[in-house]
Amino acid sequence: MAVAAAVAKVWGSSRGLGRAGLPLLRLLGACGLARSHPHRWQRQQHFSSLNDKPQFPGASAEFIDKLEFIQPNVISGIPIYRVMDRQGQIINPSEDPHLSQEKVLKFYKSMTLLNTMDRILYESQRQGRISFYMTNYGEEGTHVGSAAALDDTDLVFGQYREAGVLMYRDYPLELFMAQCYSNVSDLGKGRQMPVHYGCRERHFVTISSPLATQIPQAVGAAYAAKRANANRVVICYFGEGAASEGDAHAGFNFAATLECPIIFFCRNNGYAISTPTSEQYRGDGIAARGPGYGILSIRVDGNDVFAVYNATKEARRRAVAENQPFLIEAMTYRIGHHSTSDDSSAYRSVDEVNYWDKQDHPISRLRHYLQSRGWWDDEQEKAWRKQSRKKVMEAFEQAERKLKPNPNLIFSDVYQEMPTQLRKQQESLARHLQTYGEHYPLDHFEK
Ligand SMILES: Cc1ncc(C[n+]2csc(CCOP(=O)(O)OP(=O)(O)O)c2C)c(N)n1
Ligand SMILES: [Mg+2]
Repeated sequence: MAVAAAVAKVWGSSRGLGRAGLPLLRLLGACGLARSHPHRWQRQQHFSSLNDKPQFPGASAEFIDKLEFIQPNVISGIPIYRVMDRQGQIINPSEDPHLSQEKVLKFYKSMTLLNTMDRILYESQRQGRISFYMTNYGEEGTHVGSAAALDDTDLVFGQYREAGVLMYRDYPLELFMAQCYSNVSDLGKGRQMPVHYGCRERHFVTISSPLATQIPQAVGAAYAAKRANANRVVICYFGEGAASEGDAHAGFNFAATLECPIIFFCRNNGYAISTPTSEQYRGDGIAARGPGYGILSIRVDGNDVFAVYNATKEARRRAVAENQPFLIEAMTYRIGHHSTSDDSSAYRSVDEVNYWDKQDHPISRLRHYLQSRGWWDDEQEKAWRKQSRKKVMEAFEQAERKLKPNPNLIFSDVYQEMPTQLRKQQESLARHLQTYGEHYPLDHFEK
């Protein structure tokens, strides 16, 4: 299959590391994994004093007699897999995923609805109606292309800028709004900052703010899925900035050594708040790290929803069939400010942002594709814009009218039995509100 061939061009252990990674995996297997993988014991090395080959358990390599450092760019210029050009034309017909009109329209509607929701919620924050917001502008293709390639029950661990994954899973606008407004309908009972969505029904693990903590957690979940023979993959999203955290290393290495069915999906959007990628790393991005861990890796054009779809679909198929991790680095661009607490004009030019907004945008690329097929026209665009805005506004107005959850709920759901310290704080809050309640807008909260 053509897609398979493209993804087979990945930079994995067998190509990047040569045979060097295998004995390391064997060693780690012998140190603790051997019980679950008894066959590894059988791959014993053959020792012979007559043999001048290296016998070190940590590497499988040849001796050399010339002093030579390995160049850091031994893996550099990793190519970017794409299916569509910037005008929405399929470049190589054998890579066309041949998706139905209905499916591609779902891509387009999810991406544009996300865009509309972002606009309304961003404005809400500017008007002081919600405390905080993060937009997804420019990265819609990475969310929708990957979400569409998964099964609905595959478990998602997100960072915070992947609302499109939930949108593709038909998470209702009312619940997005309820979370951002921390109202009584919020599944998290108002205990998280806006955009920290979570939904058990949609297999989307609640977002947590500390960067990269989701990475080792996701690997644990994937290991559990493997042990349960669940036929399920875990996908773990993170930004290229989060990939600099120690937790990313721990997660990658555990996933490789424990052979877990996980897709590490890195959104490389050029920035970690104000720090550009040029100041974040010296290697070739995040995909170049995969071979170091023995992980099959690929770099894709994240603004090409079909490229993201193909790569994720193939990674999913193989992760489940072969019990091994995959790393996808989706190159994209964060068009919005980092969050409502940021003003990106302080560290990047308007020209730079305009380029991505006007000339290389995932939504306009998909629209070109749809129009060239006769699946979408200006009339439909106009009607959909109106309809989607109406949907978002209705959900927004409904969310604003609802009460906030009872403040007492901040103490529940963490411990099965509330510890004394927490109970004391709860009592203290009750006393405080009894005495000074008139200074708080308690009528906005559920009793
Ligand atoms: C452990 C930790 N350190 C710092 C922060 C502050 N912080 C929040 S987002 C962010 C940048 C992350 O950039 P990236 O992973 O590239 O994601 P992006 O925002 O670009 O989507 C930082 C430094 C944090 N939340 N957690
Ligand atoms: Mg980033």
